[in-house]
Amino acid sequence: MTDRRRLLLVNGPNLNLLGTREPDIYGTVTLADIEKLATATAAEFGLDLRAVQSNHEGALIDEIHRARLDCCGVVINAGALTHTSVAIADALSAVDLPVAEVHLSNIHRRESFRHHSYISAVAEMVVVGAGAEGYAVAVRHLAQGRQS
Ligand code: CA2
Repeated sequence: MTDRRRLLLVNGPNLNLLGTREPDIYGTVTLADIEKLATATAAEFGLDLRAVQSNHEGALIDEIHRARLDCCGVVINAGALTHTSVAIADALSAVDLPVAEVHLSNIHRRESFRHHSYISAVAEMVVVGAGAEGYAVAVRHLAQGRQS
């Protein structure tokens, strides 16, 4: 088991706009609220957390690659790239770290194009439809796996 003490939290396209529109689907929570919750949850386990968000696929891939050097797990909500990006799934697979996938909404109750996730095949666990709390669940899962 790695002795690294940092998780990477990745949020993808448009998630920087959380709290400003579509509260019926995504709630009123902001990205800053989510990052604060994830950071506090990681701290309960003595872990640091690096939070990144980008609207650009390549920038997300660069951050995932960087995690190879100093992180022990990745929590990711890739936004709409979840349903399209083989490249992000490949990056997660390449860094060989435990991955927890999060979606604020229950993607399986929404349009059919949201039902498939390329990330799920490389994730240890997936949380959907739990809102912001899903990020805390994902952080806890990775932190507890690190201890065992
Ligand atoms: O439910 C999730 O967390 C999603 O990953 C959110 C993505 C969506 O494309 C996925 O299918 C499910 C979209 C994030 C868009 O965020 C917005 C924030 C504020 C206003 C509009 C969109």
